[in-house]
Amino acid sequence: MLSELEIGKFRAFGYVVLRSCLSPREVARLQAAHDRAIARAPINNYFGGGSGTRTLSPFVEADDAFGELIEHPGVMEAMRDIWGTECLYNGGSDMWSNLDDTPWHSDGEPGREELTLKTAFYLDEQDESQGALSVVPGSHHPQFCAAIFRACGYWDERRPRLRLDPHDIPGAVSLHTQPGDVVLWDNRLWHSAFRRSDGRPRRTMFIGYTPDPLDDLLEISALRATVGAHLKANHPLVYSKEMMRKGGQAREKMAARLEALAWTT
Ligand SMILES: O=C(O)CCC(=O)C(=O)O
Repeated sequence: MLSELEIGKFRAFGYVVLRSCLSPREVARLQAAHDRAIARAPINNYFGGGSGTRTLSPFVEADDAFGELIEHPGVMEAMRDIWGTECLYNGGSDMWSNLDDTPWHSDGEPGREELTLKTAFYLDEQDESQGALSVVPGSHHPQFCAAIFRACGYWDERRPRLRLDPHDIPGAVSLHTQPGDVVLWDNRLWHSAFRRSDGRPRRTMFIGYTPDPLDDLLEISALRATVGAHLKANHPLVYSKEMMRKGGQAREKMAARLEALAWTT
């Protein structure tokens, strides 16, 4: 359970590190599954190309170990502590073997009001010189997020970026994590992650959530738009039939709630 202070920090600063949220056994299973799945994943030139970065998106269907992350009890509990309501998997999931620098960016249009959350699972220890996630605390607040972009930003093919020295961003903090820690953050935060100095790939996995919009019609519309943006012709369902067959009660409940919201007018 998160403390009152951790919940307050999340609301003020936009992130929390759930230390040792996964057991060593869960980590070992995920590392093996990641190695198997990423070997078959395509090269992704998202950051410029040539480095050999690979991505699989969505990835949660590729192995039962990944599917189980969606409703991991430790993650679900932390989100419930923060929002006082259940959070729903919104269909966004991506897995990387990343050999590139991930430049400073905020996910989506800077200044957007809609809230989405991301969980990050890092399969190796990461610190400032070895690929750690960096964030500008508090930059998830829409006005702060937009102010940073207005003052120091530019569009790179509609992706928001910063013109500043990436290693000297005012107020940035680097999040030192061990395998088993989970970083939960508000996607609107300005964040970056640089390649490891030891030359190894950053083995990473990200899953997207939205707090249950309850009966707020505007938030229901926003959730539908988020889910819709993650579906593709070759991936038409948030949960495949196979995932539903294998999932337990928690998955059943989240999927049923998402389906009910799809039909709310
Ligand atoms: O690779 C990382 O740690 C950061 C990932 C990221 O920037 C994102 O998911 O938007």
